[in-house]
Amino acid sequence: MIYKSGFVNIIGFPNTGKSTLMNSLVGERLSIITYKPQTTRHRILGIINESNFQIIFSDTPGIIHPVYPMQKIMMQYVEKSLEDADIILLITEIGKLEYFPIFNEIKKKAPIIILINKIDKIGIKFKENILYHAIDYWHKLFPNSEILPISALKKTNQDLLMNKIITLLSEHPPYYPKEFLSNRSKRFFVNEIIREKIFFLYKKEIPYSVEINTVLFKKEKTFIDILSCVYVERNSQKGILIGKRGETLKKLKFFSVKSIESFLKKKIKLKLNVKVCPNWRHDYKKLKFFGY
Ligand SMILES: Nc1nc2c(ncn2[C@@H]2O[C@H](COP(=O)(O)OP(=O)(O)OP(=O)(O)O)[C@@H](O)[C@H]2O)c(=O)[nH]1
Ligand SMILES: [Mg+2]
Repeated sequence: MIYKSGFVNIIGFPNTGKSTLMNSLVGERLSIITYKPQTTRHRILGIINESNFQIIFSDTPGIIHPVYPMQKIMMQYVEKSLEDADIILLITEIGKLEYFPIFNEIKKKAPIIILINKIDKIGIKFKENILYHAIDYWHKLFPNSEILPISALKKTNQDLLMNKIITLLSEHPPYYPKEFLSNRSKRFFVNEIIREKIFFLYKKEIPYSVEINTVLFKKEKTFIDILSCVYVERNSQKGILIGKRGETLKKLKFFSVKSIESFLKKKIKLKLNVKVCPNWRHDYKKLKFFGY
């Protein structure tokens, strides 16, 4: 029997559904998903194993013109994932016909499948017309690539996509042990889940100014004891995060505990410490401390 394995890297603009797609393909909630752009900040692997193949998906940050150091590092992750891809899934959103200079780079790398995502959003009446324009647009930019309309949310055409990926993969032994689901630690996922809740609970700049560092992750008999530090950039943001009489922080803890327990399938005790780390997004040393 032929065994296939390879790196399938998902790239695209912010908010197009990269993380939704990877989670759906892997069947686990590995990457956090929010309705706001620039949610994903790291490259996160999601691995699926079958008897005859192993696919290593990579979720990546959305492609942007980077301004400050954190965004510059985020774009390095995207560039790196162009380098080591066996297949690139370029995910776009229906109704958004965009162009970025990076497309010229992408063309030189690996086989590309263009995914037109969120097709569930358009009504039947307009579907054909909008799809026709989208396919025409992407075909002109990537004449040698396959184009597939999908809905990552509703799993539309997911089987077709998987078949295309498996066909394109080369014969290769597995890159990772079969029990590996991701390259990330449990602490990383705890950090990310808390960050996801922050996106939903706080407005404007707050979610973008926050970073989490889980400093304690200790397995006790009946629960896991977790201490996570929530870093903000300024003192004023600390006040917002905690809220009047600590009300907002309580909410953050409540929603985080629910999600972390469902991810770890274990009971947890969570303590959140809010700290200030001035301008961490602009400081390479601090970014390194946070795992960038
Ligand atoms: N209607 C619809 N919404 C979708 C679909 N896929 C993703 N979304 C929504 O689009 C938003 C962004 O999804 P994400 O998966 O976080 O997008 P992303 O590309 O990873 O975003 P960044 O990490 O910020 O670059 C969320 O609100 C998703 O629920 C889809 O197929 N249909
Ligand atoms: Mg994402």
